[in-house]
Amino acid sequence: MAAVRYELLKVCKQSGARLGRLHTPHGVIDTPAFMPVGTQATVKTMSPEELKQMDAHIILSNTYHLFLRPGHDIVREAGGLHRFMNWDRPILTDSGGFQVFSLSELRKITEEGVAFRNHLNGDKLFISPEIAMEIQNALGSDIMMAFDECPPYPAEYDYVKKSMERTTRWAERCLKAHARPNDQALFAIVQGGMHADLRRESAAQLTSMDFPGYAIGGLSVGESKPLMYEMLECTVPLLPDRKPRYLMGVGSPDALLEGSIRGVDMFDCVLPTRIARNGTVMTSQGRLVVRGAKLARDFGPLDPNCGCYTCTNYSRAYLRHLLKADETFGIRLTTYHNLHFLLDLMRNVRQAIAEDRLLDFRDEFFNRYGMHDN
Ligand code: PRF
Ligand code: ZN
Repeated sequence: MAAVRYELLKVCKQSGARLGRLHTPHGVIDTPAFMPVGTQATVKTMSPEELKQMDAHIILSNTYHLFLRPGHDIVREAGGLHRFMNWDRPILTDSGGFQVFSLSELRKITEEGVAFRNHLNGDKLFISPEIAMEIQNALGSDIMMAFDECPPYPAEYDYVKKSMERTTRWAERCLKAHARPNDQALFAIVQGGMHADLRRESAAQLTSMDFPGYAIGGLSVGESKPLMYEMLECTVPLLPDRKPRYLMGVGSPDALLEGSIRGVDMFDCVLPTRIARNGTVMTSQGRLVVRGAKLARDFGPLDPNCGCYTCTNYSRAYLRHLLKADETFGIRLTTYHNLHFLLDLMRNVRQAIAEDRLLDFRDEFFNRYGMHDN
């Protein structure tokens, strides 16, 4: 039995976007979907009940962080990540193949794996494809990610090619080492930098191995948005249409829309939760910096078009006061609103696909929100 099953419900006649359902051992995910990020086995400042209230179907967590602290043996002993953090809906875990490159120092990549220093205490550590599988099997996530290398941008063609080929060999090793294929799905990650031919080669190699889902990695690493969309356009059509596609680390409203239009089914990003903690919210009129002096006597909601808990009950003036006074309730409320905003955007995207009008919806959204966002 396969751990997940992707059900393609329909394709938008106007845009080509896909409406689907991903069935997992912990429930169904309506797609296209945005996944809030819970790096340390918690979506910062949000309780599982609040995440359910805003109707998050799935969250993402990180192999790298949970391996360093508290250690996957402790999470296994707790009964797995779902029990440990009291979240009974689906969880996807990233493999560590990206975080080890962005967070740790003195890392050394060999064919065997990556040696690095724990960024918390300096200890020498090592992650290989087999170890990444062992950790994710212990965490018990519904969807696990293959151990990959995300090359920096820009990078030499020859380096990106060698790195992409190694990522393919690592994916093969992950498939062999995966101990729980019946209740945990392992997704492969397409790499290849900003080179269309390498992306196509990566997709061809990985799809010949029959994974239950495919991610597009190595994007949103500093390239322009048009270049990212170009890379999506040359990668996505090579992926099997009966399996889910996941664009890693992308979550600005414009990229969620443009990615959905290009056939992506899943997204994750720290953007909504991270900017919420420095007092920036996304609204139907664009981004708003809540600390701004203009809001001192603004007793309206963050977004008049939002029905979330924050917008129903609190004013811009009050939120500005909480943030300026460094009250943690302030960042809980902005986090709640931003996550609700993106989950609501994806509900509207799915509705627009159902009604064959996603391009019209995108244009209407951009007219109000503004085109430029990260
Ligand atoms: N690989 C993995 N995780 C990721 C990425 C990747 O390339 C990205 C790229 N934006 C985000 N998260 N394993
Ligand atoms: Zn709101």
